[in-house]
Parts: sequence; C-alpha cells; structure tokens
Amino acid sequence: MNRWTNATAGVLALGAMVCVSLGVLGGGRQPGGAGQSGRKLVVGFAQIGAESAWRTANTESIKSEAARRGIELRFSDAQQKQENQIRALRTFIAQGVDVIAFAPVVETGWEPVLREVKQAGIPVILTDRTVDVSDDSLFVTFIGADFVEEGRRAARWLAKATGGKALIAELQGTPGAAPAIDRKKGFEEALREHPEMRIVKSQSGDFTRAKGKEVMEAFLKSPEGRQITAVYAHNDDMALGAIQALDEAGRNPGKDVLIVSIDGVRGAFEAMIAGKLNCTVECNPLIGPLLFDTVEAVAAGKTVPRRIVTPEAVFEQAQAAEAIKARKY
Ligand code: GZL
Repeated sequence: MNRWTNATAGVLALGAMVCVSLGVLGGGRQPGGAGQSGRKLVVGFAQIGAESAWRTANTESIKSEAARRGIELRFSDAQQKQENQIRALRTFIAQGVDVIAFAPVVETGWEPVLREVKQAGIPVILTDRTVDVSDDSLFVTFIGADFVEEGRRAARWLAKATGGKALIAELQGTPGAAPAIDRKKGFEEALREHPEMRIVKSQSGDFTRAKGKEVMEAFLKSPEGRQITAVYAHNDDMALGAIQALDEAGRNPGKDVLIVSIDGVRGAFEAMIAGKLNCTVECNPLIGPLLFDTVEAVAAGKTVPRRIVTPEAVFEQAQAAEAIKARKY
C-alpha cells in the first residue's frame, strides 16, 4: 500500500518549490504554457464536482491560472462520482493530452485506469487528494494539504476551548475520501491525550451543507442529542448546515455547542463573525499556480518532488473580522 504520509523526506525537499509557487498564489509568474516542442500545452483535469465552496474556489483557481498561462485546459466535473472521473481520464488518453491532473474523489479503485494512462505515456499529477496504489510510478506527484495535521489542529483547538471536556458530534466527509479518512485519523489521535473528550455521534455528511444539516438534525433527535457539547465537521459547508440545524433546535451554536471545522472558506468567516462558528482550520484550495508550475516542469521533462504540501493556518472567532478582509476565497 502506498498512501502518502506527510513525513516523507520529499516534503522537505519541496520547501523551495512550495514557497516560490505559493508566493505567487495570486499570479506573478510570466505566462508560459508551452511544452518541450514550444506548442501550446494541453492538460486534462478531472475535477471531483462542485459539492462545496472549497471546491468552487479550487476550480476557479485552476481554470483562471490555465487561462493566464495560455494552457489549453480540458476540464471535466464528475459530480462526485468515481466512474465519471475514470471516464474522463480515458477521454484524455484518447485526446492525447500532454499531462493529466485530477483530484481523486476516493482513494481506491484507480490502478486499472492509471495503468492505461501510464501505457499511453501521459504523466499524472494528483491534486487535493491522494490515491492508494501499490505502484507509485502511476503518478508523478501529489499536491495537497496534510489532512492528518488538519484533524490534529481541530482537536487541539477544541481541547483548549473546552478545557479538555467535550461530547462531540462528528460530521465526516465523503466515505473513502483521503480528507475524510485522514481528518478523522488526526482528530482521534490528538483526542487520545484528552480522556474527557469523546465522540458520541459520527456519520458522513458527504462534504455538503444540505447533508450536514440533515445528519445534525438526526443527531439532535438521538438519545445522545441533548449531551452534545461540540461539533467537529470535516469541512465548513457541513458545519454551516449543522449550525442551521442547531439554531432550529434552539441549541445556540457557537455558545452552548462549540463548532470547529476545516477549509477556511468565506462562509466560515462570516459565521465566526456572527458568533455561530468558533474555529476553522484552513485548507488552501488556491493551488492553480502551484499545479501549473508543476505541469510546466513535468512537460519540460524536469523532475518534480513526489509530495508538495500546501501551508495552512487556524482561524478563531476573535480574528475573523480582520482576517476576512484578506481572504481570497
Ligand atoms: C480538501 C478537499 C475537501 C474539502 C471539502 O482538500 O478535498 O473536499 O475540505 C471539499 O470542502 O468538498
């Protein structure tokens, strides 16, 4: 099994590249976009869907950066279905694109199609989420956040905010998705240091606001419902749905029930300013510049590091009103 742990030595080797590329997250590189032959690069990108504000910002960053660099982007939206992503990868093979990039909706089930891509001689860049494959030659690099650390940060914040005492309702991301697996893993790892913090309800809200609300409503109707003193949501969209459910149940979100989530989207800052959300752990979606730096390097035959970690922060209510002014998503 070859799931990425972020302790890989490659991470350190990527510092320079990450700093340079992330330093120009809003742009700054001269338009390039040419392959070794000097002709316009053609890149196939298979996006997961449009399930959250994070995903929308991620798509915008990718599309705008490709356009800025004069790269021809073949973009597909899989509506969160793996079979649609696999179909898109096969289309990109048939079209003979120069590079394929995609955000795998779940970790498993990719070996057959990635072997077809390898057979076609097309390099693959993973963005946002990783895959669990036995042959690491099936992709060149994985550009994305350290989801385990994001989970640890959420738990550490909640422990500090509650004095180490909380009965937690957890809204998990998409079943089988790397961020859902690793955000849960990191949160539970940090919770082991706080025996009076327990997860009393846990279920997937599939990273969507609607499902997050629906699951939180069911939690509140359960026997453990009255005991819940905190919510941990794997993304802000589900947290915003949970806040609606808590409000409708008269449970005073942000005060009687503390809420910590992950992404750092604008809606989370607005909820913190309104006193309804308590903390959001940033997961930066604006990886367009970093992605196309990597695409151009790969297309030019250069070697790129195996793992590129995007740097992130943690934001609390007290910082929200000031921090929102500088937010790019
Ligand atoms: C994280 C990304 C997750 C976000 C969600 O990198 O894969 O998917 O946290 C999004 O908002 O739906």
